[in-house]
Amino acid sequence: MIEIQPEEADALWGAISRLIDGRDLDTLTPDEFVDLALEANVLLPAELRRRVIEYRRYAPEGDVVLLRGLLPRDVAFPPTAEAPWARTTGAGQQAALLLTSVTVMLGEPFTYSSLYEGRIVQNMVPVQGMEFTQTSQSSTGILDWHCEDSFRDDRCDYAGLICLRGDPSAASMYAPVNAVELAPELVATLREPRYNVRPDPAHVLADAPLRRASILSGSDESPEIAYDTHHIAPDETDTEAAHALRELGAGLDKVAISHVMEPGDLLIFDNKRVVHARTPFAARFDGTDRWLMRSMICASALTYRRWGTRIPD
Ligand SMILES: O=C(O)CCC(=O)C(=O)O
Ligand SMILES: [Fe+2]
Repeated sequence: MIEIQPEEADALWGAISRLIDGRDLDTLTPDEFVDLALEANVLLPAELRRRVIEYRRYAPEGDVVLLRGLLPRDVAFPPTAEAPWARTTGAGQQAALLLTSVTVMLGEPFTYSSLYEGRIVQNMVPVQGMEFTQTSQSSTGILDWHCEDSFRDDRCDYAGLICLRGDPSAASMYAPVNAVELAPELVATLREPRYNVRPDPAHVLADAPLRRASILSGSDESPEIAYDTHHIAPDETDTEAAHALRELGAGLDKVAISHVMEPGDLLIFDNKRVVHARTPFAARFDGTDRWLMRSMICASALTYRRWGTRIPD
């Protein structure tokens, strides 16, 4: 955990506010927005910057890192955004820039054009009528174990979530794959490309690609994972692969770490090594609901250059 002091948070918020200087950040292109986040980055407390770089290099405390106390105590946010792609104003825009000023240290903030209208920072908010979907818009229903965008090879390396408004019932759940204990024959099965991966419904795609992939990859000491409870399945006849997948799900449950996000918390996780979920909560849809913002990061300069854009298709 990396904690900043209330005086530091106040000073940071003031400095970012002066940098914004009354501008409507929604008029910026995604590239201009990230350029401004780079300018804001140097305003962060030096120790926080050092620790985030240390996380990127060595992740000494594990593949999830929590930054606490980033927002001033008395900040007044507009009503909770009504959709992941909804535009916000004032302090809402400033929080998005603050989030990106941190995530920009890990690589290139990006998103996909098919996801939430291609917004570079997305609201993770409950949406009426979507209570039981397997997307961030759910609330009454659990958002089950998944990695962001497991259906893509070029899925984000990290995601950062900042909390503007919390909800005591909504716990963010994390399971580092290297902590999961599985019999070697199950691991061997999960390392074979015996699984079909579909996009999750947060994506709007004309013809949804079906990816054939393994669940686990990488070295034995440092395994990587692509997992999504509802969007990954083996062929119907492959009962061995189905069994391995069920055992993996049970293994994730066993090593789950739970954290209820509070305002000013910024949580970063390694999307190749950590699976995440969110517990159910009751939404009111009255502007006071839970509100997180998300920034996805491509840590590979090479991948980013290949895309040639911050919002690839
Ligand atoms: O709301 C959260 O805590 C996480 C949301 C999420 O994981 C997602 O939208 O993919
Ligand atoms: Fe997610």
